[in-house]
Amino acid sequence: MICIVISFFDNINGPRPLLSIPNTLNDIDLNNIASLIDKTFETGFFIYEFPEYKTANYFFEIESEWARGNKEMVLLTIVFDLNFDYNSLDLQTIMNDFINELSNITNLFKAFYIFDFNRKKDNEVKFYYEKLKELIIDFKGSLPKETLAVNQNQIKIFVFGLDRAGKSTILNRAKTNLFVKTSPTINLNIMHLLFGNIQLDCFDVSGQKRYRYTWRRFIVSSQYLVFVLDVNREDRYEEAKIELWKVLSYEESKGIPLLILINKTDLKKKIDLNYFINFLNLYKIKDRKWHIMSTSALYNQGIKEAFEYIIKDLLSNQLTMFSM
Ligand SMILES: Nc1nc2c(ncn2[C@@H]2O[C@H](COP(=O)(O)OP(=O)(O)OP(=O)(O)O)[C@@H](O)[C@H]2O)c(=O)[nH]1
Ligand SMILES: [Mg+2]
Repeated sequence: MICIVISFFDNINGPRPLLSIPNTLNDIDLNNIASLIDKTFETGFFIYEFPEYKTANYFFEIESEWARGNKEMVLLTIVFDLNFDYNSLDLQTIMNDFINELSNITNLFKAFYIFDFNRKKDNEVKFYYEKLKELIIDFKGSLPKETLAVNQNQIKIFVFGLDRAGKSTILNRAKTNLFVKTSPTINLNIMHLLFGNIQLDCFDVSGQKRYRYTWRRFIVSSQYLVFVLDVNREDRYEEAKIELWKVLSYEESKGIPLLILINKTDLKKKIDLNYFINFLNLYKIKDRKWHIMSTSALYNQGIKEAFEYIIKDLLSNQLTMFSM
């Protein structure tokens, strides 16, 4: 999949793209996609093929207090590579379900006024625009794997570590820039983070003992492993080390690079990363690249840097692959 585009019918300018996730197409392509609104008169699903890519579209309406006729006319488009075979998927149902979800959100129509000179300063307009963006990111992340077959912009990350290490808090911080109070994760939570054009699908597993046996099956096809350790729980260092090495020994994890995050640094005066390199026997890792960093999700330290590091590392690998 190349991207997902939302377009709408602007009363003054006609069909217009509102947002694209990720932002991979140029303005001409985006306008061409938006103009598909003119090709249809009825709400519903349709396929359209451009010379360079294919699109699956759903034209629908959203109740709106601000629009003429009290409705925004909206087009949801999934853009695929030309070699994508959509016959195997029930895209119509998938898109329809998502649109039903959108239609149930009161005031979502305000998102469509982000370009409106008179309204764009309205905080609610910004709020609903951001909300819509989040929903599209989540929708993209929830699409069946087949749709992602040739997507270099989507990266799966496996985040593990003991319970209460701070995995979910770190991911929430990275996603919203806020310190979010978490509940213990049950089984698995998938968090979609967007950095520029790159989407990270973070598989945030539960660290509780009774769920650890499930980790193995979530590792498959990950491109990065992130291990989180609570620096304040010295009594659990040994347990953490055992779990880390268990994952490193799995066939499924072979060769996948590892980032270790020593978290909750706000609770310690001094952090010596060398201590953890030695304690965790990191120098014994020979079958993959590894790196260690410290973070505080509470103070928002090191979080952005950690994800930037992962992306940079993966991109530099891609570049070396291309130049080979
Ligand atoms: N002081 C401090 N507390 C943190 C930090 N990160 C997380 N916490 C707290 O640690 C507790 C556990 O955080 P979670 O993110 O739920 O931990 P988790 O690793 O996802 O745990 P499970 O889902 O049970 O595996 C919560 O009370 C967080 O608020 C941090 O950087 N500093
Ligand atoms: Mg959690």
